[in-house]
Amino acid sequence: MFYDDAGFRLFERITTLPEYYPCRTERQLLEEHAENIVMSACGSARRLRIVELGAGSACKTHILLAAALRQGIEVIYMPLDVSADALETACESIAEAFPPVRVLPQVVNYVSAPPQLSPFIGPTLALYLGSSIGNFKPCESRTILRNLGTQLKADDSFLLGTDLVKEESTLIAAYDDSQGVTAAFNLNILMRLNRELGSNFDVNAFRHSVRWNADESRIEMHLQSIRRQVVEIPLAELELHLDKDETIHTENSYKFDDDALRTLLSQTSFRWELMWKDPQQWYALTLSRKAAYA
Ligand code: AVJ
Repeated sequence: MFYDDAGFRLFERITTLPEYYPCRTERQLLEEHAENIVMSACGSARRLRIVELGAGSACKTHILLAAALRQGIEVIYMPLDVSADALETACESIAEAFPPVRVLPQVVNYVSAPPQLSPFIGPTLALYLGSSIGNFKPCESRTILRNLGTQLKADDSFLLGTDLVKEESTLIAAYDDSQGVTAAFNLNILMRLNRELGSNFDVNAFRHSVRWNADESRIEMHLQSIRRQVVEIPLAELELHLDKDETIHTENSYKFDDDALRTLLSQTSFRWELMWKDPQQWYALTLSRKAAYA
């Protein structure tokens, strides 16, 4: 629900906010370690298939593709995403920047069904970047990674980007920025519901609210009702009765620590291999290998 055209533009703005550190931190980590990531994934092979879950516009993938081409490695890039529009943009920008890379996009919902990858001779590097995994509940994350694992060969690599647990004020600020861009991103859902489901949400009767849920290790975004109100959502056949201050819980963004990551990977057929963090330890890239036996 977040990513209609307006939501997508707002998210792009979020990624440039001073308070929103995940995106730029991940980019720095990729720039610093791209050579190493590609070498680890490739071993002695001279070709590499890169499969990316939730590729979106794939801007950060350019860093890895460039590193592979510098090493003279032949690259096949398979971006997977639910959004055909995002994939089209990704393919165009890659075709332009890296003519030698063969791009094989796939529109799939990797959450509800395992992606179907054709057999490949040579190593595959799977990517799941942007802390996108943080939007899913632990059981859903496990399903996504297990499904991915079924499509990989033993010793294929998997690079996972995750936001880490840190001081609460830093986390809150990243989701409640001073320019109100994240607030607009959250409230945009109501406009979309009004447009697409014929609801009558008064956008001014809700405020953006962010909480750190320590028990679940997640940031929660809510829309808090400013007053007692009733909202009709005809196409969902819903009538919503909200008390003053009652909230609609719109998003979770899970934050990880080493233990949680090790457990998640080992439960989903991956062997933890290398981890890179920024000096503040705010964000992690974890490289693991598909285990021989799931
Ligand atoms: C795209 C899931 C990584 O959880 O940080 C940013 C989405 N929501 N600000 C995140 C988001 C509010 C973002 N991810």
